[in-house]
Amino acid sequence: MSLNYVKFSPGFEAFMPKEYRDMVEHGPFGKKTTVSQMGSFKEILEEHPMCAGCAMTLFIRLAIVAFPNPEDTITVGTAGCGRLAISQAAIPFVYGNYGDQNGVASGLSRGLRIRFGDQPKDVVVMAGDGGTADIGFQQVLHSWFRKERFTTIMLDNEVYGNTGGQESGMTTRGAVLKMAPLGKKFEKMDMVAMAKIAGCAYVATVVPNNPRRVESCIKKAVLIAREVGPTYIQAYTSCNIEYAIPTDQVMADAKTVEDDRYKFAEYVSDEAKEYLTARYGYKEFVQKPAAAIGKA
Ligand SMILES: Cc1ncc(C[n+]2csc(CCOP(=O)(O)OP(=O)(O)O)c2C)c(N)n1
Ligand code: SF4
Repeated sequence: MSLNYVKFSPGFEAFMPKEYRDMVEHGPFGKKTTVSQMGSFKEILEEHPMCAGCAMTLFIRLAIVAFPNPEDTITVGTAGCGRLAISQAAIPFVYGNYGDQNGVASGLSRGLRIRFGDQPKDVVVMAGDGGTADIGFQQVLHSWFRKERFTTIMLDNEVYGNTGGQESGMTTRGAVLKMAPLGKKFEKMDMVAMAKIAGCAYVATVVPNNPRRVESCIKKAVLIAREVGPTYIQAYTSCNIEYAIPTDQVMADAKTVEDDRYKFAEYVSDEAKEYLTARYGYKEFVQKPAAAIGKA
């Protein structure tokens, strides 16, 4: 994982498949690409077997475009719909048993630090709500308590999508699903509050219909995890199949849910604010002088 792994071995260029050559020549490796440039470069994730209209796929696509150094990034996933797309991306993907993604990422992140020292190698976990808040809950929480420096992204479609519609801890109370026909009896888990209590340095909730916002959250989360501490993003990524959302209504649903109960919120610890400002030139956390605040 470095720029070298996407370069051609001398003499092999002419024999490589066109897709591969396009990736080397027009991909985002070693360049600064943004979501607003999508369509003008070859993306790391282009083809996938997810359902048509799946919001999770859009979110994963945006997240991968937003990685600050894709050539130095490893994704970690687990059973669930998301891994079907993430595993098609042209960056390394580690897949373990269902729910062990944060344990795997802990070891990977530590090992990469020993092997590569100060050279940043980013580890990003992307897993469903079942994998994160139910089956992997203990490993997720303990990785945060141990202050493991990697990013955890929950692809929250509020259901076990890949296995046909069981309720998860993140399903909202009362929701009726194919395999929860009487309606869920308990509240949606507050993983955002738990992430803060467990010591995450950055926590955000986001929906995929604002690409620039997704990009901003992902970049901050990955950069902060390099040196400050664990970071957590919870993304509403509806399952149009299990919630019977018509494909042309998926983005409208995301907007409605965002306005109603999934508002954008961002928590950045003071240490993380100072780090982003000093190390990466972020201006948004710089205190404005009192006079300037008065004029605004
Ligand atoms: C140890 C183990 N138990 C159960 C399964 C079956 N399984 C595969 S995906 C899945 C549910 C995935 O739900 P979620 O994590 O919410 O992801 P989604 O598919 O909704 O994106 C289950 C139970 C498995 N693969 N491994
Ligand atoms: S089952 Fe749901 S979450 Fe899974 S790919 Fe289809 S729409 Fe997406």
